[in-house]
Amino acid sequence: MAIITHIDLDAFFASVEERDTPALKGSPIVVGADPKGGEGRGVVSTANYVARAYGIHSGMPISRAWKLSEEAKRGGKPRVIFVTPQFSKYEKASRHVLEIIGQYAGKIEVAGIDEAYADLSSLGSYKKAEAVSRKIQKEVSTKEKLTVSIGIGPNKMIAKIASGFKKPRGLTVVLPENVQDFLAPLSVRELPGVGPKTGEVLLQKNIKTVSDLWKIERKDLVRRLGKWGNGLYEKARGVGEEVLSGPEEAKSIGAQETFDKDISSMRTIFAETKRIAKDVFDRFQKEGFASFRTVVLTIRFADFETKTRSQTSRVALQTHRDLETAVLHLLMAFLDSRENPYKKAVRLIGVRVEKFI
Ligand code: TTP
Ligand code: MG
Repeated sequence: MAIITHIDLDAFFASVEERDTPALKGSPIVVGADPKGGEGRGVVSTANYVARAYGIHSGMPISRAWKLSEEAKRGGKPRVIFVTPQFSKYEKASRHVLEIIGQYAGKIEVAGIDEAYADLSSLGSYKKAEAVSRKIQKEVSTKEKLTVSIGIGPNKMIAKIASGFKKPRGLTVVLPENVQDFLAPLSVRELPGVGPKTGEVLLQKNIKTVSDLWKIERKDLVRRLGKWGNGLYEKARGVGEEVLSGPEEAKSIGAQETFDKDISSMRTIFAETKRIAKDVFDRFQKEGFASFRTVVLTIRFADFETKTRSQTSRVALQTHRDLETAVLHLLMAFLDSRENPYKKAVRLIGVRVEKFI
């Protein structure tokens, strides 16, 4: 019997900032791009829970967060404190938390800078897994002065949904016999892979919750959604991965930048892409990895249309040159007249490497 936990730090970047600058405690905090008095063009990385009560969330334009802050101020509430991200601090905190988890779990899979899965199957019971999870929460809190939410379940998907079920500082246990009851009332959007698009398709058939989804036959889902309908059918019934993948396949390092002004000159687009790739390569190297196999390039055009292309190499890529070549190759495709027929200017460029060794 598999017992998988998913551990996710609460309001991660903001919590680190709050911890390191006690004067921020209790204030609404947004970590992200410079708001420039409402003219800033980047996005919110994250907001602490006080700022979330203002309606601010990850990925929101920073200018919108600024407006919400000003509105709150007019309503007599404190203004948001905007903080520039300091990734090295988050990477360090992330490492420390992983070390703590590693002491308790045989196998862990790092799923992002603030989340990891741990396999606690060898403990043999959910009771013991729960006790260990509480220890992890306590140790992260005393040693790292951060809080985590944890979900425990029979596979990765259930564990991940469970960790987000009660936040912050939540601990949610979903026993195998309770999986269906747990999923039934949840929004279909909680299922991994159901984004705004699929959500909209389902809503048109009046499917809002997972139990609504149970009423649709497998072949109908496949007809509506293609191959992905099959996966969705299984997910709605609680089926997920029970085995963690090796850490070398799970990690990724990336950087993206929204420019102060949209850029349209080829030369600038190339130069900026190279600069971001260099930044990613430096971090990749600093973290002590030897090679990567996947390179991902994201371009957001001035009208917010966003395109992502990736390339996975069969051989290991190792050098700065390897990354630059791969990234520029991907970039060429974007600038192709079929991909960008109206020669739209570029608002954001992102570069990511994955599949490390
Ligand atoms: P999340 O775990 O999605 O968010 P969170 O930890 O801030 O909040 P929660 O309590 O809901 O878990 O992401 C982890 C960190 O990754 C987050 O602190 C900042 C960063 N991040 C971004 O930079 N941009 C994004 O769009 C998201 C979603 C996260
Ligand atoms: Mg988090």
